Amino acid sequence: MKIIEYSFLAFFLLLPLVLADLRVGFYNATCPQAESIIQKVVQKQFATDSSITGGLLRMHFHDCFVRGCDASILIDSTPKKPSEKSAGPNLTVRGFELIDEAKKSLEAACPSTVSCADIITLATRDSVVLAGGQSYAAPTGRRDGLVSNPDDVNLPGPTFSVSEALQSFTAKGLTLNDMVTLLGAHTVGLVHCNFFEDRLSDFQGTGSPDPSMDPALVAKLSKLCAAGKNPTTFLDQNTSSTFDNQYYNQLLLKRGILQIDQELASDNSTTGIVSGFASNGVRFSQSFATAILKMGSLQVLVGNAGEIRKNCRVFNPK
Ligand code: HEM
Ligand SMILES: *[C@@H]1O[C@H](CO)[C@@H](O)[C@H](O)[C@H]1NC(C)=O
Ligand SMILES: *[C@@H]1O[C@H](CO)[C@@H](O)[C@H](O)[C@H]1NC(C)=O
Ligand SMILES: *[C@@H]1O[C@H](CO)[C@@H](O)[C@H](O)[C@H]1NC(C)=O
Ligand SMILES: CC(=O)N[C@H]1CO[C@H](CO)[C@@H](O)[C@@H]1O
Repeated sequence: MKIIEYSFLAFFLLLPLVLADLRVGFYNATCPQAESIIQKVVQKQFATDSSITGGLLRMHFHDCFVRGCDASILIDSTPKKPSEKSAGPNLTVRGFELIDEAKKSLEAACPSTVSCADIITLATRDSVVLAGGQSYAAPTGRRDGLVSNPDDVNLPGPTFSVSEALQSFTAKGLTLNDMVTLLGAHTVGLVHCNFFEDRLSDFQGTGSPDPSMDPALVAKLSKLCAAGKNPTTFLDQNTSSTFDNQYYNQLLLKRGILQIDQELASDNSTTGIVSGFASNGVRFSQSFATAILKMGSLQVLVGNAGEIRKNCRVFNPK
């Protein structure tokens, strides 16, 4: 009787730490330094380039939305065998060198133990915290996938409507609230002109800029984009490298950069979520931690599935 009670108790106490067979501290016994090794690499990079937070968050999203969080995004294309990196939306994913550096240190400390998929997850978490976001315990134990195919890359695009974008999130088991929360990652990072230029002059064939963009921002971005070869600007025009709720405040000021960002403020299914986060930064931070843990557990490989890659850019030789 006692044993049964205790195991019930243990089950409910441990439940929050376990997501889809992942466990907080999965490497406690096999590589106790794993999380601190990754954190050091991220700290070093962040000190010289705080924009790495944007790179890693987007990498984590693109990894998890294509075949689950299995590091399929890290595989290099070869002339004979193109990988996910050869698909259109990959083009500007960045941060691969940081993952390589972490992997190198981890292989030296504990060979063939820590997966590349977990490195992306933990490095993303650490970079969010350095940018001012809330910390959270990230369950680990993901294994690396054996497939990386450009034809699998089917991500939502910046001109999608809210309901179109929602379809790709619900297909992964994520909710409307998760989607609006995760798009809050656009509080950091960079965006190239080609993703929003259509809003600046002849929006949807009207001959005018997108009326949902602040005319002062239209003027600023038109000047920027005309001046270079597909230059970048910040997704959050106020606090561009701080992980905070200013993204949502900018949307309320008609200063969202991507069409999908700005639509979140006007679509009647999401406008309430946007104003809620805009007025409560703590609630956004907490919701983000929950939502990104959910995203990080999508279709993960665990147990003996997949492999632990030795080099994150190539599958292990057979
Ligand atoms: C409907 C869903 C989404 C769409 C259409 C979308 C679209 C885009 C586009 C077009 C860019 C610009 C890329 C560039 O110019 O290099 C971008 C950047 C970015 N996205 Fe998203 N995104 C979505 C969801 C997400 C989610 C869920 C996350 C993470 C949780 C995320 C994180 C980022 C970050 C951090 C950047 C900046 C990248 C950098 O600094 O290099 N996005 N996104
Ligand atoms: C690893 O250690 C941490 C901190 O002591 C603990 O919270 C966690 O449950 C441990 N995880 C495993 C799988 O042993
Ligand atoms: C920019 O962000 C700061 C810090 O959160 C805030 O106090 C300020 O009101 C924001 N400014 C604009 C123009 O949104
Ligand atoms: C949004 O608007 C449509 C019609 O314009 C209405 O049918 C729907 O109930 C509204 N949804 C919410 C959440 O207000
Ligand atoms: C980072 C990376 O590998 N990007 C690739 C994305 O795909 C294009 C082809 O569509 C390649 O040229 C890029 O190198």
